[in-house]
Amino acid sequence: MPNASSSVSHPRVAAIVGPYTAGKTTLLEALLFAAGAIPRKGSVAAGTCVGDASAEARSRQMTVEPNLAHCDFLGEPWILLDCPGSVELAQESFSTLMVADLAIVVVEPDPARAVTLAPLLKFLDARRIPHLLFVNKLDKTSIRMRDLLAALQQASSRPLVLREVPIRENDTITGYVDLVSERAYRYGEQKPSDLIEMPAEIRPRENEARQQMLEAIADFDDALLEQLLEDRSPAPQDIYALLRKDIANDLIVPVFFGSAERGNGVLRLWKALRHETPHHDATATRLDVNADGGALSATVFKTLHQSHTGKLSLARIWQGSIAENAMLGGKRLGGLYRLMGGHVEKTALAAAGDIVGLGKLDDIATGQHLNGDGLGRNIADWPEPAPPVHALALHTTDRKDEVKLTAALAKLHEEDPSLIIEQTAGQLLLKGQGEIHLKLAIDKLQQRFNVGVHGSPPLTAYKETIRHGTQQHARFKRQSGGHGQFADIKVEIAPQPRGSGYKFINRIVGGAIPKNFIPAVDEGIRESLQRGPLGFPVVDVAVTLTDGQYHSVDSSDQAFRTAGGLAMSEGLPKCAPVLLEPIHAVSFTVPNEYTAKVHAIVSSRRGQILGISARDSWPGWDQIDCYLPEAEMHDLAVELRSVTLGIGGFSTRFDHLQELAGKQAERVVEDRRRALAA
Ligand SMILES: Nc1nc2c(ncn2[C@@H]2O[C@H](COP(=O)(O)OP(=O)(O)OP(=O)(O)O)[C@@H](O)[C@H]2O)c(=O)[nH]1
Ligand SMILES: [Mg+2]
Repeated sequence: MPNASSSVSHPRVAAIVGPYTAGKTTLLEALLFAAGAIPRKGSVAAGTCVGDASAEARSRQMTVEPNLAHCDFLGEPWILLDCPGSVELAQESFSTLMVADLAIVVVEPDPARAVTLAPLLKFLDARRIPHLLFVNKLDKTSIRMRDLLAALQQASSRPLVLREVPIRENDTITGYVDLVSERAYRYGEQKPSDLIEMPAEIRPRENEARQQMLEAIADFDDALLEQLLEDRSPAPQDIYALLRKDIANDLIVPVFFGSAERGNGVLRLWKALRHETPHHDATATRLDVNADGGALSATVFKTLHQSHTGKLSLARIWQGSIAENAMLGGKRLGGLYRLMGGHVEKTALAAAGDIVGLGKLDDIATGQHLNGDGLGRNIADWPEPAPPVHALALHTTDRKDEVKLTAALAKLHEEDPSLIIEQTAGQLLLKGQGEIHLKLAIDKLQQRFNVGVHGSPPLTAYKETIRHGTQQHARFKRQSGGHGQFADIKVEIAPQPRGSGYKFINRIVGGAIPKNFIPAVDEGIRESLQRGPLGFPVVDVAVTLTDGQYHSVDSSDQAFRTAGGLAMSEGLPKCAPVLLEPIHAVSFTVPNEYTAKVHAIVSSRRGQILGISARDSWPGWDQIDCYLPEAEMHDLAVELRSVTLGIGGFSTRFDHLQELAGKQAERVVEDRRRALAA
């Protein structure tokens, strides 16, 4: 039963999450249709779903950002949030889950894919977010539910508890028996199920599954345990009450099933949501967000930049209400909006429980909390964006667009903090979670922000150094017009240990070169080291200035700078220059059935395995540490995902530079020569 705080004006929020293509957007459509909120069901393929509202989502037939739908079910208000399933867009789902009262985890009926749930279930369990599982697509499988459950259980740290058992006819699932009410139903096509007499042959299975459900609940309730030991049957309302309590505390995870496409099991799911979803005040307590004591408490979980509203901060209100002309933090709100799929419309007032768009809160970011003063504080434990695993160098088609690009990128980062922008060595890098993630960002830059831009694989940050030293004499002398230019230096060039960079040593004695010219020599050398004989920055060299000459009139800083450069361009080629390539320390995490595949990927990319160990607190997962050349890492995320059902991950950091010789080095130097000549 809804508790006292659930007056009709306080919606509850359920987030629909789960792996890519499990059927989340189709399930949202089915839930809305079953609740009477839409007159007919749209389809993902036809681009007519409430969920996949944006152009980017429709063209890919996949959800690319959370979509929100309001509806009423049996007189109570709800907000359903359809989240993207792609691991590359996980940040969007994780942020949305932070403000949900409950998560519906949609699952494929395939034991082989159960492992893909692990990261999501870990996230939910770590934050104790109440959730249930909905096994979808039962119209096209005859899977044994207990086999699937056993596989799914591997991915969950909480006990998964079947709430219904399937009824089969000729290998298709045609209905179910509810394990609390012990009633049997036959599925209808796009209509509610019919109550039927329980088929006699299902009895033993029903008894067994019901017993397992009761035992799972009894693990958290002594009175029920006693009842079971005495062989007494508990009353349905007692079971419902215990289930509600255990789900709210994320102690158990009930499992439902059906077919979103056919609308089977959808009403059953609605009833479970209605009975078992906690209310906003319970969620606020779980998140500890009402502690500030102000009249208002709200959390921003998503930031959008839209052409007609400007910046829009999507917030869940926990306490108090927000009016369209409210003052927040001394500033008037730039509009209050209600969202439904792709539609945004103005609204006058929003109360606790609701999710609204707050207009033009320039200083507020995703993950911040608003109190009575409207000031933001960061919510503890807000999900950190995963470190980037894929990068592209961005190029504008028109140079004039560069300023526009920078502004648009800042907005994209605000919308999605897992998109990272980095300016390094003359390249503008866009980094993120994979190919789809970055391609989506480029589409948005082109279509929403009107910036002509394309991406290319980033250049590898090669360096070069020398194998032995030399002595070099450089003289710069020019007579033109009035007074000329003159500088003469003698230097010793010597290799240094890896990682020591560049060192300048002045050993001039007796004023062969006046002191004030010496920094100019150093500068000239530094400049010249930006591009060595192979075309790359030179590192790990020491240059000692040993002697020189000057002219009292013709010498200048400029002349000594030039002489410094000359000494390098003439001296370095004699020192056996050698290419250095950046090597990264990479740490893969995959279910251990994929460890051998990672091994193969590392070998094929000139990598070196450093160690394989069991991943800390992830049973069944391995961590594989290795060195990999940066040049071999561009599409690493793409290959790793393709061989690990999309869930293998890795983190990477630059570790050291390593000599590269032979054919590979020749090719790199040749490519560089051509690029510089172009
Ligand atoms: N047979 C069958 N197909 C389904 C069912 N539900 C969804 N599908 C199909 O599965 C595909 C993916 O469905 P979506 O609803 O887009 O899945 P999603 O989980 O929202 O996918 P992402 O947003 O990309 O993560 C579509 O082709 C659907 O028609 C179902 O119950 N039965
Ligand atoms: Mg979807």
